[in-house]
Amino acid sequence: MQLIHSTARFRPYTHASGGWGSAHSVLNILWREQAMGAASAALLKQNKPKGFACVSCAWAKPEHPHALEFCENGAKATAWELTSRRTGPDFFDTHTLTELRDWSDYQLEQHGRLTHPMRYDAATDRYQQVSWETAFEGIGQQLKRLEPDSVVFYASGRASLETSFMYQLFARAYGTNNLPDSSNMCHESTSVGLQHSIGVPVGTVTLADFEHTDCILFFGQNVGSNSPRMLHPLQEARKRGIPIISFNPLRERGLERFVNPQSPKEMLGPDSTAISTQYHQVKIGGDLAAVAGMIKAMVAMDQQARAEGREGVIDRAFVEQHTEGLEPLLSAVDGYTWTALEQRSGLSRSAMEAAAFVYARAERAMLVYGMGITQHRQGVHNVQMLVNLLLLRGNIGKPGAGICPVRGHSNVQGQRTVGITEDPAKVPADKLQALFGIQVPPHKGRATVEACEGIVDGSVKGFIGLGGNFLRAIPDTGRMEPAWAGLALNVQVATKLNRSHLVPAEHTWLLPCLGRIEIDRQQGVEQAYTTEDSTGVVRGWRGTREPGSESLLAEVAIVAGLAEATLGQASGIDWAGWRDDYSRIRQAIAQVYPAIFHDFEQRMWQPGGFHRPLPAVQRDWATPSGKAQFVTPPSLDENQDEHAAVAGQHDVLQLMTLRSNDQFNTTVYGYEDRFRGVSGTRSVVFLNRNDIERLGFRPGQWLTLRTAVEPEVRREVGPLQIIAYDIPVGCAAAYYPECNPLVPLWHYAEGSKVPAAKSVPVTLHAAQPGAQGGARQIPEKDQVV
Ligand SMILES: Nc1nc2c(c(=O)[nH]1)N[C@H]1C(S)=C(S)[C@@H](COP(=O)(O)OP(=O)(O)OC[C@H]3O[C@@H](n4cnc5c(=O)[nH]c(N)nc54)[C@H](O)[C@@H]3O)O[C@H]1N2
Ligand SMILES: Nc1nc2c(c(=O)[nH]1)N[C@H]1C(S)=C(S)[C@@H](COP(=O)(O)OP(=O)(O)OC[C@H]3O[C@@H](n4cnc5c(=O)[nH]c(N)nc54)[C@H](O)[C@@H]3O)O[C@H]1N2
Ligand SMILES: [Mo]
Repeated sequence: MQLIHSTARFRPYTHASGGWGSAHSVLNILWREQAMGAASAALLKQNKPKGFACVSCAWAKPEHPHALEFCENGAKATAWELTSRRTGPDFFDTHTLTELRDWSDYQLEQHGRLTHPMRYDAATDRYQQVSWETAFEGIGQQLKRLEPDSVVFYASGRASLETSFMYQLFARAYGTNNLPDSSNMCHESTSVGLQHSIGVPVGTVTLADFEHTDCILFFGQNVGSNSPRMLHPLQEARKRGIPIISFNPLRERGLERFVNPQSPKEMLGPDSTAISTQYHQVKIGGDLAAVAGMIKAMVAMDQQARAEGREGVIDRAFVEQHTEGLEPLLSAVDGYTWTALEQRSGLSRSAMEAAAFVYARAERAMLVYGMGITQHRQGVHNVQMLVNLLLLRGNIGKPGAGICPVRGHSNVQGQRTVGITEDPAKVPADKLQALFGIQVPPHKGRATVEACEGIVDGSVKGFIGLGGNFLRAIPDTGRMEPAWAGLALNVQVATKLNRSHLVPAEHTWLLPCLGRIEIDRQQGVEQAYTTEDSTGVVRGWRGTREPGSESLLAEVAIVAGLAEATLGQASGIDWAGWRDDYSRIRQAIAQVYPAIFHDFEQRMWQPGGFHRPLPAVQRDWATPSGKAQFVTPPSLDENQDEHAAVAGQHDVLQLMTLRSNDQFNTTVYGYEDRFRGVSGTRSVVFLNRNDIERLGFRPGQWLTLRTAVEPEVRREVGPLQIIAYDIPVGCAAAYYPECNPLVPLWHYAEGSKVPAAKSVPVTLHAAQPGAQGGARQIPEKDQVV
C-alpha cells in the first residue's frame, strides 16, 4: 500500500458550534462504524443514572441529565467503541507487524475492536492467538525475572476507580512506584501548581457554581471540540447576561457561538448564542504577561478607587486573612512596563485593561483552563498566575467562584485519588501495609518523562500499558520508537490496535479488554464501576451493551490475572475475590480513603453522585503555612533556554500542537476539522499571513518543520501544507500526534515535567508534496494508488 498526500481543502467555517453540523457529523460516524442500532440505543443511556459514563471527556454530568446527555464527540467515542468491525486472529494471520507499521493511526483503529489475547511471534513477525491462562502465565514469568524498578505500569486515565486501585496495588506489591499516567502529559502542572497555591491538587468549581457566577474567564481550552457538554452551562450563563472573557491564540468556534443541537427551537431558528463577550488572541505562551497586565490594571483601579474613598478592587480582607505573598507579586507586576507586557502577551494595554475592568466588577468569578496553560515550560507558573488573579478578589471558596481545570480522560482525576502516582508520599503507605501487607517502596518511581528517559538509557526494561497509545502520545517519538524496540517486555491492554502494539519488545502481548459501555459480568452478576469527573464528583455506572467478543476480559479481571500470575500467594490480597465482586474492591478503597469514600456502595448511586471533600472550597488551605499562596513567576518568558539558543533568529516561530474536532487524542476519527474549516487532511500548518509573506512562502505551499533547538539532533516533520489563518504573528499550529517528533523529551514544564507541547520553537523549510527529505512522513487520508 502506498500513501499519497491529499491536498488540504480549507474553507472558513461560518456556522456556530453544535447545531446541524454537529448532528450531521454524529450520523456520519454511526453510519461508518456500522453501529447505527447498537450505538443509537446506547446513546440514550450515556451519562444517565444506571447507564454508562461517556468514554470521552471528564466534564461533569448533571444530576438531572438532558434527554440526550451527550455531545458530538461523545457520540463519536461511543460509536468508535461499539463498532461492528473486528480485528481478530484472522487479521493478524494475514498481516505482519512490519506491514502494519505502514498503516496510519486512522486505519489501525478503524479496523475495529480487538477480540482475542495475542502474543507476538518474532519468527513470523505476527501476533498469534493465545489463551488467557498462557498469557498471564507468560507475562508473570517475565515480570518475575525483571527487577521491579525496571518495569513501568502506565495508566491512560480511562480505567475505573476499581481497576485503578487494583492496578497500583499490583505495581506496589510487585515492588515499584513506577506508575506514570496520562496526566503526566496533561494536568500535572495543575496538580503541582494548585497543591502549592491552594492546598488541593484539583479544581474547586462544581456545576452549581456556573449558576451563581458573575463572570467566567476562559484560558487555553477548546470547549467546542474537547468538552462540548460544557457549552450548555456556558450558554445558560450567557443567557443570564454573564460575561465570558476568552484568552486563546485561535478564535475557537466553541468559544464564539453555539447552537444547542438538543433544542428544536434553536436548531430551526436563526439564533446562536454568542459565547465570549471579549476574545483576546494572546500569543502562544503569553498568558503570564496577559494576567500580569490584568493585575497591573487592577492595582491602578484599586488605587484610584481608594483615593476617591470608594471600596478598592483588591479584596484586602480576604488577602489579609487567607493569603501570603501578595507584596512580592505586586512589586514584580509594578516592575513590568506596559510595553513589555504588550510585547510578551501580544495584546494591547487596552485589551488587558478591558478584561481587568470586567473581572474586577464581578462579585463572583470563575476561571476555566486547559492544555493551552499546562503544556508549556512555564505550565506550573501559568496555573499559579491564574490562581493569583482569583485570590486578588477572594474568588476561591465561595459559590459561583473558583478554579476549573478541564481534565482530559474520563477518570484521569480519579486514578490519582486512588493511588496512581509515582510519588509514595501521596499514598497512605501505613494503611496499605496494615490492610494488605504491602510495603510501599520508599523512593519515588518514574512519571512519564522519566519512564521515557529510562527506555532511552536502557534502565526501563518492561512496560505494561493499561490503555493509551503511549508510543504516539509521548514527545520525541522519532527518538523513542527505536529505543522502545530494546524493551524486554511490552504488555498492552487495549480495545483497538495502535502504534504502541506494533513496535515489539523481546516479549510482547496484546490483551483486549471490555470497553466501559459493555456489560461486565463476573460469576454471572453484572458489575458496576465508578469514576471521578473534573469537578470532583464520584458516581456509579454500568455497561449496557453486550460485549464485542466472548473472549474479552474486563480490565479488573486482567489486572487480577496478571497479579495472581506474578505474585502468587505472596500478597495479602484476594485478587480473585475482588474480581468476582467489585463491591469488595470498593470496600477496600473506602478503608484506605474513608474521608472520601465512606459508605461508598450507597453514595455512588445518589442522584448526581457525591463530592469529594476539598478543604480549599471551605477556605481551609492545606498548605504548609495554612494560607493560600500568591506565587510570583520568576520571568514572564516562555522558553528562556530556547530564547538564548535562537536569539536574534527571526525565522523561529512558536508551534503549538493541538487536537482537531475529529480525534480523541491519538485516535483519529476522520479528517475533518470542521470548526477550523480544514477538510480531507491533517497535514497542515496554520500560519499568520504576515509570517507567510515575510518568510517568502505562500498559502498552500508544502513545508517541513524543524525544531529550532539542539541542532545536533535532527527533529523534523513534514510535508505540511500552509493554511493562512487567524493566528498571532510568530505563532504556528499543527496537529498532535503527527508533530510529536518535534518536541524534545527534555522540553517540559519546570516542576511538573508536562511536555511543553504548546510551545515548540520551529523553523520552516520548503518541501515537495510527498517528498521524503529525511522528514518523518505523515500517513495521510489513506488512498491506495
Ligand atoms: N473530542 C475530544 N475530546 C477530548 C480530547 C480529544 O482529543 N478529543 N482529549 C481529552 C484530553 S486527554 C484532554 S487533556 C482535553 C484537552 O482539551 P484542550 O485543553 O482543549 O486541549 P487542546 O486541543 O490541545 O487545545 C488547547 C487549546 O489551547 C489553546 N492554546 C495553545 N497554546 C496556548 C497558550 O499559550 N495560551 C492560551 N491561552 N491558549 C493556548 C489552543 O489554541 C487550543 O484552543 O480534552 C479531552 N477531551
Ligand atoms: N504533542 C502533543 N502530545 C500530546 C498532547 C498534546 O496536546 N500535544 N496531549 C497529551 C495528553 S493531554 C494526553 S491525555 C495523551 C493521551 O494520549 P493517548 O495515549 O493516545 O490517549 P488514549 O485516548 O487513552 O489512547 C487511545 C488508545 O486507548 C485504547 N483504549 C480505548 N478505550 C480503552 C479502554 O476502555 N480500556 C483500555 N485498556 N484501553 C482503551 C485504545 O486501544 C486506543 O488506541 O497525549 C498527550 N500527548
Ligand atoms: Mo489529556
